[in-house]
Amino acid sequence: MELVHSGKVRALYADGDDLILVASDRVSVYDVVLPTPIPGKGTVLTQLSLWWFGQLSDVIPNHVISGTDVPPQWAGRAMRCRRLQMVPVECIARGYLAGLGLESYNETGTISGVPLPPGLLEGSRLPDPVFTPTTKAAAGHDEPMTRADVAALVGAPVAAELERVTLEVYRRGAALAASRGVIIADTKLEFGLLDDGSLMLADEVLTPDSSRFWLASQWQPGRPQRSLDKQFVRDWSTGIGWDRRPPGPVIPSDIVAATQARYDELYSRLTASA
Ligand code: Q0Z
Repeated sequence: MELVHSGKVRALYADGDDLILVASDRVSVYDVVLPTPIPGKGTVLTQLSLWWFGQLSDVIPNHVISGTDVPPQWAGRAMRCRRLQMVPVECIARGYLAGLGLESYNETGTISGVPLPPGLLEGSRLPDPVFTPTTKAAAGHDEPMTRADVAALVGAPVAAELERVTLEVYRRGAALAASRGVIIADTKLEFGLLDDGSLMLADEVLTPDSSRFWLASQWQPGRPQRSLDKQFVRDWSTGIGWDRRPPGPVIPSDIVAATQARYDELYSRLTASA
């Protein structure tokens, strides 16, 4: 199959008119891919995305054709997708203060132009989720976009729909996760257009590579939160004095096992039937 794109931890192949999206077991920490894979990670992320696409299909249609009709060597870690005209905007929804949203709040008291109450802490829940779109930079870092920037790029009707659907996907996902003891602090969504101009949810959805997941029982505003995925790898890599420059360090087997267990716990918690 023809390789169309390869990212740090995933790859995209063309199969006739379809695309095959393959998630590897590689893990990236502080933007560096480490030399040791986390066995099972690609499968967990693919199965979690497929599950969410199904949960959210009444909010918006999605690009999935099949989670099983994929080349056998990628069974479980790949999905067959429709090829869409991708919307060149990273659609982010934030429900809690972390990352760039926290930086923006600390500097201006606002996020994406939305004024927030004073006194919020790192990790605080926002009164309402906020849409914070960014550019998709080919290299380097994504830049914040205003609503007017998004409208200029995709037109006002699609821009309004992107915001509405992004916030609805976040609300629905966060409510479901909350009922299972998991906080979704924020998430990054990607959309594409069909030939008829209709919008579809694409790429991966509500996975730990596209979202911040925190255990509700350990949530404590006022400090950095422990994320429910590669926190062990991050803490360990900082603890051994790695300077965050490539090449990243080889991960010892106990850290690999603890990280695998976190991914498995996240998957079984979220997808457990009520
Ligand atoms: C997704 C990406 C990478 C995995 C393009 N349904 C679609 N139609 C057209 N394009 C895409 C999709 Cl999902 C598309 N990406 C991001 C890059 C591995 C996903 F290298 N890029």
